[in-house]
Amino acid sequence: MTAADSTALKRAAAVRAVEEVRSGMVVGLGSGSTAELAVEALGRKVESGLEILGVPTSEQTRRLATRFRIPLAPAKEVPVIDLTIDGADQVERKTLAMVKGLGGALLREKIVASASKRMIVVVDQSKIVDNLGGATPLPIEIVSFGWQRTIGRLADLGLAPTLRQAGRRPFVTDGGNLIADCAIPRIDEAKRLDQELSALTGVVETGLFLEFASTVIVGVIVGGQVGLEELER
Ligand code: A5P
Repeated sequence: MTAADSTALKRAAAVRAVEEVRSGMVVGLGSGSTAELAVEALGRKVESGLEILGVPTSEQTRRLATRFRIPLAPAKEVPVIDLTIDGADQVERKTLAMVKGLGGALLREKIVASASKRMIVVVDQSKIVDNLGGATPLPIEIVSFGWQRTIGRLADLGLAPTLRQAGRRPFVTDGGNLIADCAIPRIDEAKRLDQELSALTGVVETGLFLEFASTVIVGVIVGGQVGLEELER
Protein backbone atom coordinates (compact mmCIF):
# COMPACT_ATOMS: atom_id res chain seq x y z
CA MET A 1 0.00 0.00 0.00
CA THR A 2 1.46 3.39 -0.96
CA ALA A 3 1.39 6.38 1.40
CA ALA A 4 -1.26 7.97 -0.84
CA ASP A 5 -3.45 4.83 -0.58
CA SER A 6 -3.03 4.79 3.16
CA THR A 7 -4.04 8.45 3.47
CA ALA A 8 -7.10 7.86 1.26
CA LEU A 9 -8.20 4.97 3.52
CA LYS A 10 -7.62 7.01 6.68
CA ARG A 11 -9.51 9.97 5.23
CA ALA A 12 -12.49 7.80 4.19
CA ALA A 13 -12.74 6.37 7.72
CA ALA A 14 -12.33 9.80 9.33
CA VAL A 15 -14.96 11.48 7.15
CA ARG A 16 -17.43 8.62 7.81
CA ALA A 17 -16.93 8.96 11.58
CA VAL A 18 -17.51 12.72 11.46
CA GLU A 19 -20.94 12.06 9.91
CA GLU A 20 -21.97 10.86 13.40
CA VAL A 21 -21.32 14.28 14.98
CA ARG A 22 -24.36 16.49 15.64
CA SER A 23 -24.67 20.08 16.83
CA GLY A 24 -24.65 20.35 20.61
CA MET A 25 -22.26 17.42 21.12
CA VAL A 26 -19.12 17.41 23.21
CA VAL A 27 -16.57 15.65 20.98
CA GLY A 28 -13.28 14.01 21.98
CA LEU A 29 -10.60 14.83 19.42
CA GLY A 30 -8.02 12.08 19.02
CA SER A 31 -4.35 12.25 18.09
CA GLY A 32 -2.33 10.88 15.20
CA SER A 33 -2.61 11.26 11.45
CA THR A 34 -6.05 9.59 11.09
CA ALA A 35 -7.66 11.47 13.97
CA GLU A 36 -6.22 14.69 12.54
CA LEU A 37 -8.09 14.03 9.29
CA ALA A 38 -11.26 13.80 11.40
CA VAL A 39 -10.41 17.12 13.10
CA GLU A 40 -9.93 18.65 9.67
CA ALA A 41 -13.34 17.32 8.50
CA LEU A 42 -14.95 18.60 11.72
CA GLY A 43 -13.32 21.98 11.18
CA ARG A 44 -14.98 22.26 7.78
CA LYS A 45 -18.36 21.44 9.35
CA VAL A 46 -17.81 23.97 12.14
CA GLU A 47 -17.11 26.57 9.48
CA SER A 48 -20.49 25.68 7.95
CA GLY A 49 -22.33 26.09 11.25
CA LEU A 50 -21.89 22.86 13.25
CA GLU A 51 -21.80 23.75 16.96
CA ILE A 52 -19.65 21.47 19.09
CA LEU A 53 -17.27 21.64 22.03
CA GLY A 54 -14.02 19.76 21.41
CA VAL A 55 -11.82 18.00 23.97
CA PRO A 56 -8.35 17.49 22.47
CA THR A 57 -6.19 14.51 23.47
CA SER A 58 -2.83 16.19 22.83
CA GLU A 59 -1.23 19.60 22.47
CA GLN A 60 -0.75 18.89 18.76
CA THR A 61 -4.47 18.23 18.31
CA ARG A 62 -5.26 21.31 20.43
CA ARG A 63 -3.20 23.44 18.03
CA LEU A 64 -4.83 21.87 14.97
CA ALA A 65 -8.36 22.30 16.36
CA THR A 66 -7.60 25.91 17.29
CA ARG A 67 -6.43 26.51 13.72
CA PHE A 68 -9.80 25.19 12.50
CA ARG A 69 -11.61 27.41 15.06
CA ILE A 70 -13.22 24.46 16.85
CA PRO A 71 -14.34 25.69 20.31
CA LEU A 72 -12.44 23.73 22.97
CA ALA A 73 -13.03 22.85 26.63
CA PRO A 74 -10.34 24.22 28.98
CA ALA A 75 -7.58 21.64 29.63
CA LYS A 76 -8.45 21.29 33.32
CA GLU A 77 -12.02 20.25 32.46
CA VAL A 78 -12.85 17.00 30.79
CA PRO A 79 -16.66 17.10 30.64
CA VAL A 80 -18.80 14.08 29.83
CA ILE A 81 -18.07 13.47 26.16
CA ASP A 82 -20.81 12.37 23.76
CA LEU A 83 -18.50 10.95 21.12
CA THR A 84 -14.74 10.56 20.77
CA ILE A 85 -13.12 9.93 17.40
CA ASP A 86 -9.58 8.61 17.69
CA GLY A 87 -7.10 6.43 15.82
CA ALA A 88 -5.27 3.30 16.98
CA ASP A 89 -2.03 1.47 16.33
CA GLN A 90 -3.56 -2.02 16.44
CA VAL A 91 -7.13 -3.29 16.71
CA GLU A 92 -7.89 -6.92 17.52
CA ARG A 93 -10.65 -7.92 15.13
CA LYS A 94 -12.70 -10.16 17.39
CA THR A 95 -12.66 -8.02 20.58
CA LEU A 96 -11.89 -4.46 19.33
CA ALA A 97 -9.18 -4.32 22.02
CA MET A 98 -6.50 -1.85 20.94
CA VAL A 99 -2.88 -0.83 21.31
CA LYS A 100 -2.47 2.95 21.28
CA GLY A 101 0.29 5.38 22.05
CA LEU A 102 2.77 5.21 19.19
CA GLY A 103 2.04 8.92 18.84
CA GLY A 104 2.79 9.40 22.53
CA ALA A 105 -0.65 10.73 23.52
CA LEU A 106 -1.95 7.61 25.27
CA LEU A 107 -2.55 9.11 28.72
CA ARG A 108 -4.79 11.96 27.59
CA GLU A 109 -6.37 9.64 25.03
CA LYS A 110 -7.32 7.21 27.79
CA ILE A 111 -8.66 9.98 30.05
CA VAL A 112 -10.82 11.25 27.19
CA ALA A 113 -11.92 7.71 26.17
CA SER A 114 -12.87 6.99 29.79
CA ALA A 115 -15.10 10.08 29.86
CA SER A 116 -16.80 9.18 26.57
CA LYS A 117 -20.26 7.68 26.08
CA ARG A 118 -19.19 6.43 22.66
CA MET A 119 -15.83 6.01 20.94
CA ILE A 120 -15.42 5.59 17.20
CA VAL A 121 -11.97 4.42 16.18
CA VAL A 122 -10.76 5.26 12.69
CA VAL A 123 -8.00 3.22 11.05
CA ASP A 124 -6.78 1.91 7.73
CA GLN A 125 -6.82 -1.84 7.13
CA SER A 126 -3.17 -2.28 8.15
CA LYS A 127 -4.14 -1.78 11.82
CA ILE A 128 -6.52 -4.76 12.05
CA VAL A 129 -4.91 -7.86 13.54
CA ASP A 130 -5.99 -11.26 14.84
CA ASN A 131 -3.88 -10.82 17.99
CA LEU A 132 -2.38 -7.74 19.64
CA GLY A 133 1.41 -7.57 19.91
CA GLY A 134 4.03 -8.68 17.43
CA ALA A 135 5.41 -6.00 15.14
CA THR A 136 3.71 -3.15 17.02
CA PRO A 137 5.29 -2.42 20.42
CA LEU A 138 3.13 -1.75 23.47
CA PRO A 139 3.80 1.83 24.66
CA ILE A 140 3.80 2.35 28.42
CA GLU A 141 3.96 5.84 29.90
CA ILE A 142 6.31 5.98 32.90
CA VAL A 143 7.43 8.77 35.23
CA SER A 144 10.88 10.17 34.53
CA PHE A 145 12.01 9.91 38.15
CA GLY A 146 13.77 6.57 38.48
CA TRP A 147 12.91 5.55 34.93
CA GLN A 148 15.79 3.11 34.75
CA ARG A 149 14.37 1.22 37.71
CA THR A 150 10.89 1.12 36.12
CA ILE A 151 12.34 -0.05 32.81
CA GLY A 152 14.22 -2.72 34.78
CA ARG A 153 10.93 -3.95 36.27
CA LEU A 154 9.39 -4.15 32.80
CA ALA A 155 12.43 -6.09 31.60
CA ASP A 156 12.04 -8.48 34.56
CA LEU A 157 8.55 -9.23 33.25
CA GLY A 158 10.14 -10.23 29.92
CA LEU A 159 8.66 -7.29 28.02
CA ALA A 160 11.90 -6.14 26.33
CA PRO A 161 11.32 -2.41 26.98
CA THR A 162 13.21 0.37 25.24
CA LEU A 163 13.04 4.01 26.22
CA ARG A 164 11.49 5.98 23.34
CA GLN A 165 13.83 8.57 21.88
CA ALA A 166 13.19 11.84 20.04
CA GLY A 167 16.47 12.30 18.24
CA ARG A 168 19.21 12.05 20.83
CA ARG A 169 16.98 12.75 23.83
CA PRO A 170 14.23 10.77 25.47
CA PHE A 171 10.77 11.46 24.06
CA VAL A 172 8.75 13.48 26.59
CA THR A 173 4.93 13.28 26.63
CA ASP A 174 2.52 16.20 27.03
CA GLY A 175 2.33 15.20 30.70
CA GLY A 176 6.13 15.45 31.10
CA ASN A 177 6.58 11.66 31.31
CA LEU A 178 8.59 9.14 29.29
CA ILE A 179 7.52 6.17 27.17
CA ALA A 180 8.80 2.61 27.35
CA ASP A 181 8.02 0.69 24.16
CA CYS A 182 7.68 -3.00 24.96
CA ALA A 183 8.23 -5.72 22.39
CA ILE A 184 5.67 -8.45 23.09
CA PRO A 185 5.43 -11.20 20.47
CA ARG A 186 1.74 -11.90 21.22
CA ILE A 187 -0.60 -10.44 23.84
CA ASP A 188 -2.96 -13.24 24.86
CA GLU A 189 -4.24 -12.12 28.24
CA ALA A 190 -4.52 -8.40 27.68
CA LYS A 191 -6.63 -7.67 30.75
CA ARG A 192 -4.29 -9.48 33.11
CA LEU A 193 -1.26 -7.80 31.52
CA ASP A 194 -2.90 -4.38 31.78
CA GLN A 195 -3.64 -4.92 35.48
CA GLU A 196 -0.12 -6.21 36.15
CA LEU A 197 1.49 -3.24 34.40
CA SER A 198 -0.82 -0.65 35.96
CA ALA A 199 0.11 -1.95 39.42
CA LEU A 200 3.85 -1.33 38.84
CA THR A 201 5.26 1.67 40.70
CA GLY A 202 6.48 4.21 38.17
CA VAL A 203 3.96 3.22 35.49
CA VAL A 204 1.52 6.03 34.69
CA GLU A 205 -0.62 4.34 32.03
CA THR A 206 -0.50 1.55 29.49
CA GLY A 207 -1.32 1.68 25.79
CA LEU A 208 -3.83 -1.17 26.14
CA PHE A 209 -7.35 0.17 25.44
CA LEU A 210 -9.45 -2.88 26.08
CA GLU A 211 -13.12 -1.97 26.34
CA PHE A 212 -13.31 1.50 24.88
CA ALA A 213 -14.07 1.25 21.16
CA SER A 214 -17.81 1.11 20.41
CA THR A 215 -17.25 1.06 16.66
CA VAL A 216 -14.14 0.72 14.51
CA ILE A 217 -14.35 2.22 11.02
CA VAL A 218 -11.76 0.66 8.75
CA GLY A 219 -10.66 2.13 5.44
CA VAL A 220 -10.13 -0.84 3.08
CA ILE A 221 -9.21 -1.39 -0.53
CA VAL A 222 -11.83 -3.49 -2.31
CA GLY A 223 -11.30 -4.29 -5.97
CA GLY A 224 -8.81 -1.44 -6.26
CA GLN A 225 -11.29 1.08 -4.77
CA VAL A 226 -11.47 2.76 -1.37
CA GLY A 227 -14.16 1.16 0.78
CA LEU A 228 -15.20 1.00 4.42
CA GLU A 229 -15.76 -1.79 6.89
CA GLU A 230 -17.46 -1.15 10.24
CA LEU A 231 -16.79 -3.37 13.24
CA GLU A 232 -19.04 -3.15 16.31
CA ARG A 233 -18.43 -4.30 19.87
C1 A5P B 1 -1.42 8.44 19.59
O1 A5P B 1 -0.82 8.36 20.81
C2 A5P B 1 -1.87 7.07 19.16
O2 A5P B 1 -2.63 6.42 20.11
C3 A5P B 1 -2.59 7.21 17.85
O3 A5P B 1 -3.97 7.00 18.01
C4 A5P B 1 -2.01 6.27 16.92
O4 A5P B 1 -0.61 6.41 16.90
C5 A5P B 1 -2.60 6.32 15.53
O5 A5P B 1 -1.92 7.20 14.70
P1 A5P B 1 -2.08 7.15 13.12
O6 A5P B 1 -3.50 7.45 12.84
O7 A5P B 1 -1.14 8.21 12.64
O8 A5P B 1 -1.67 5.79 12.69
